[in-house]
Amino acid sequence: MTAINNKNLKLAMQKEGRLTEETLEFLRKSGLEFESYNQRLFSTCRNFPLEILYVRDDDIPDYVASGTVDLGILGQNILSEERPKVKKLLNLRFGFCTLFIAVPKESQINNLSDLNGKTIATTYPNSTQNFLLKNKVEAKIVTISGSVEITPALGVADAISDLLSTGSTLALNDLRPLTKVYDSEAILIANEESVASKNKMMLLNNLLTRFKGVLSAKNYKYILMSAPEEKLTKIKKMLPSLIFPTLATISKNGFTTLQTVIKEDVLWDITGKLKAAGISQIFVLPIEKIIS
Ligand code: PRT
Ligand code: ZN
Repeated sequence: MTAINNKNLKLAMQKEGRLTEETLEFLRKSGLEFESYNQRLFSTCRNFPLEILYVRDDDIPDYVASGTVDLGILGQNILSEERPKVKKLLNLRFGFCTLFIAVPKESQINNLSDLNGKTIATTYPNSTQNFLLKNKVEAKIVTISGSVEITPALGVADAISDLLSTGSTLALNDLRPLTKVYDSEAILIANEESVASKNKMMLLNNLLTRFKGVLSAKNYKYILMSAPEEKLTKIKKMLPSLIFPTLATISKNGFTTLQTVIKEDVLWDITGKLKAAGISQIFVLPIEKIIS
């Protein structure tokens, strides 16, 4: 194992948990090459001056705020809860979840004001308290470090405030969602001095270009289709290409090949119209990166 090189940029990510796999995948898609095995403490990238430190997600805000590392990848929920002095740089489009207040299915609590005077168990006391204050609700908050979902059954709380992704945990514990506190996803944060540092700026910008390239590509698809010539103008108008002009290449037997890059959700919106205009097959290809 090589020692950490202090001239390199440093990024902290979750060692083992819900964000680990997708963070590693995201970094690799950004073209970073590094080894990663279970007992690792840190990795050094082979092709970029970056060290990756593997830590508990709760420690990432402090490491970034104190400058131990320049960058961190963690859930927005932790940032909202702890409010460390760091700069948020990017939303990373994975690790989606929602902080919800939930109550037992048979509970008499049916709206926010019913929470007045009640007890809410949570691992997110600050986020929950801010939400209650904004909504002028006065409830008692009990901070729990884990398994919040069992507290109503134990008689410890009337409601819980917890993260939810599939909703299975709520269902398994006979709970129902009452109200959303906020949505969350994985984000990239930076140390405030690192972003302002001339020495680090070039490396940081290079890394950000890579990250943004992967994120743009995730939303866009490269599409190819064969269009009947008499419908060409109409079909081209249906293709709202935002970042790449629609290219029409040599026609054959009355058909012209069209290629373009469009947002995937737009593609699903216009598929029916394209079919109606005589397109029989649409080839949809993934894009690895869009560098701009
Ligand atoms: O060991 P370490 O401290 O690093 O990890 P951890 O156990 O504190 O965190 P971990 O791995 O559970 O979560 C890391 C991050 O993943 C969180 O900070 C969120 O940003 C994100 N995330 C996404 C989630 C969920 N989805 C999620 N569903 N974090 C937690 N949950 C839990 C939730 O608390 C509840 O217990 O999953 C349960 C509900 O899930 P569903 O699918 O049943 O609704
Ligand atoms: Zn944690």
